[in-house]
Amino acid sequence: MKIARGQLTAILIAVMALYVGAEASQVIDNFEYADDDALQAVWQVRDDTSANTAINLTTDPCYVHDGSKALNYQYMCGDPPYWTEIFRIFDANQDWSAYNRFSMWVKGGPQRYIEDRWYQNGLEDIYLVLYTTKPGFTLPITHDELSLLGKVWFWRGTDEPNWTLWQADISWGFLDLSNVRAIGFGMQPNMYDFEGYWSSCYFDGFEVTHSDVDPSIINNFEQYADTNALRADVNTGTAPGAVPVTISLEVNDANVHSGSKAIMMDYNNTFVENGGWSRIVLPLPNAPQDWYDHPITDVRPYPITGQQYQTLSVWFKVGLANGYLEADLKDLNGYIKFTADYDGNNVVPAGGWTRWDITLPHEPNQDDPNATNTLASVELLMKGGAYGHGIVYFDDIFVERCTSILSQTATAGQPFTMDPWAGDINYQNRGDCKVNFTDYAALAAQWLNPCSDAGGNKWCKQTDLNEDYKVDYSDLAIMAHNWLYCGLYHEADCGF
Ligand SMILES: [Ca+2]
Ligand SMILES: [Ca+2]
Ligand SMILES: [Ca+2]
Ligand SMILES: [Ca+2]
Repeated sequence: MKIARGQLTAILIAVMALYVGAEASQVIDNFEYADDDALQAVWQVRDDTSANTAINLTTDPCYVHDGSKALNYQYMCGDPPYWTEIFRIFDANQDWSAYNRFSMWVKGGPQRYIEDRWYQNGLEDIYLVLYTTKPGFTLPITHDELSLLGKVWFWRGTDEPNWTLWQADISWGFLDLSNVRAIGFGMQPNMYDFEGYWSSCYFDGFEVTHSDVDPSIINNFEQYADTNALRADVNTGTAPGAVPVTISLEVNDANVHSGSKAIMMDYNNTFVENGGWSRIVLPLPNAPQDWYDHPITDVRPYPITGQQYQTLSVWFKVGLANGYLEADLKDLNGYIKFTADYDGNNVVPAGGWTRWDITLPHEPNQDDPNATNTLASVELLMKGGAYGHGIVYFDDIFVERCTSILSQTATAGQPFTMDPWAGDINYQNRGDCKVNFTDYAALAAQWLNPCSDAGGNKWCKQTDLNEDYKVDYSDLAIMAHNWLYCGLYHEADCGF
């Protein structure tokens, strides 16, 4: 009997361990409220004086991601204060310290025909904020009783036509996640808005999760148990009649850029008459993805907002040189949307690990009849050269962009400041998306100088952060608020 009880205990422990292991995510809100009143009793509009925000539930299956309901967030950022936010205060402190991602599913509302033309929704930035209870309060009820936690994350996706997953990395920049009392999210204009016209955006499936993968990573090969698992996910291709390309999971440290795994591509482009190329196909997570920064136009097809990734980066190492490297972006239908060559038609020499930063297009090809929001894979090709046998390793393929560095002068109950770059003086063709000693040195070089609002001395080379015609402690204070902030998407690029 004792033995049986012991076995039962062992089984229970095993089951509990499984349960804990499966608890890598926690649903925060999936908007399955009974009705709009129930929703609005939980989610409050932060600025209730501007009448620029309205929320209700939708049951339209096109606009529901999970369950039977989703949030319809209607907003108008075209007039002061130019931002809108809703927030939810939890009944008790939430301990999210085991999680590092906040996930939201987002889908833009339908385009509307107003007067004589089609209007898209506004191109706002969605932002996410976490709050804790302000000191001195125990049961916060209003926004004034909340205190902002660390960082504000921005994401551009208010007009995505497909359900799109936004995963904000809450492990970096946010302060103590053990006492989260409220979450807020809202909209700020990105570059354009339709003054006086409302936009709508749908939200569903809010979760906190734990993931070991940086959301900027397309593939770092750490997730594959072995070569078979790699081959089940990564496809290959060659010119007709060519020797097939072979891929395998590489675990030799010398051939791994980061982590403990990389991919080895062993190819033989012997068949010159067939073009002599070999490729590997890396699927994009949560495809289709939209990477473009779409232009403003009222010509069909109507523009939509993309993720504005600035670069696609590929780490590679050539073991046996015999070809040149090309990267392609392909859509769901297999059409090439973008292509880039590394160093032209030159054989990439054997050598150490090299980072290739590929500048991405800001606009889709207007002649392209296919939708531009359906990217499905990154493909890496070895071609040409001496048309012979080669070996190349790839690791850490990721996208990068600079997201806003919001001024931390934002306080609960007050509107956010509208200078998202405060302190990153070398931003905009000069900037690096970080606030560090480079910026401090630039400010120090202009210390106490008088500034003008035009000409060569405009705002003292951007160091007059509050634009009051002088560089002094006020500007230093703004920089100090953002000290060591990094707005880069790829965490490894945030080393100071
Ligand atoms: Ca739902
Ligand atoms: Ca790796
Ligand atoms: Ca900087
Ligand atoms: Ca100033």
